[in-house]
Amino acid sequence: MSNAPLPTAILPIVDADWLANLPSATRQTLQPDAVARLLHELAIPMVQLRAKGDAESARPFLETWLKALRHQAPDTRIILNDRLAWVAPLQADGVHVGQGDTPAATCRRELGRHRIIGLSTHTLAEIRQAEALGVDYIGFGPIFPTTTKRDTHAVQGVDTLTRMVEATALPLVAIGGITLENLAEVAATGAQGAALISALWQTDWERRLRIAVETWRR
Ligand code: 3NM
Repeated sequence: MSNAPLPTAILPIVDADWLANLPSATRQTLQPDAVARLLHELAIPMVQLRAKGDAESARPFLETWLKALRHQAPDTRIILNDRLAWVAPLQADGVHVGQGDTPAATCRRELGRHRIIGLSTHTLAEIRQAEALGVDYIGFGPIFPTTTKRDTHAVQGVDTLTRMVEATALPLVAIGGITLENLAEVAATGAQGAALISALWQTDWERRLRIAVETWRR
């Protein structure tokens, strides 16, 4: 599966903490089946499920979203943030790890060649390590200021993003503070993808997803 090249696209991240902190009226519109149907309609190739909290609440969250996505968006690949141990039992397509999470080499050993491994990077040295580790794609960020993740590195900016895209052959997914307004600027760097949390999951999430996809394709 990981042998198929990843198409260039936006990468929606369904984040349990972000959803939990939405006003309940908004959260109720974010039904997994409805979201998954729109991801399918928009031909979103890959989505990440992120549940950083305790295992007892993370597991049902991930199971619910996986089930909806498998039924409604069968062509969308599903990556779990961290949670290496659940990738095979939940039949996810891969795992995304940060520098402090399970080492990418361990992920590859456990998951084999046919599942996708993504690794967060923040410097050229980390990108070079990622290349040596044989991951399938890298995250790079934060490109802009973000409040969604608290312990982020310094803001990288679009010029640094452009240099990193040019410096590596690995598919690079930009992340951090990406909005509908700055998305075109990110696309223009030649990045393989752009990951979004807060810019998508708001009351008008359907409109936001459509605009993000259109902006990226333009
Ligand atoms: N990782 P938003 S920034 C999960 O820089 C995450 O590695 C980052 O959320 C990194 O799209 C980030 O709302 C948060 O800014 C992205």
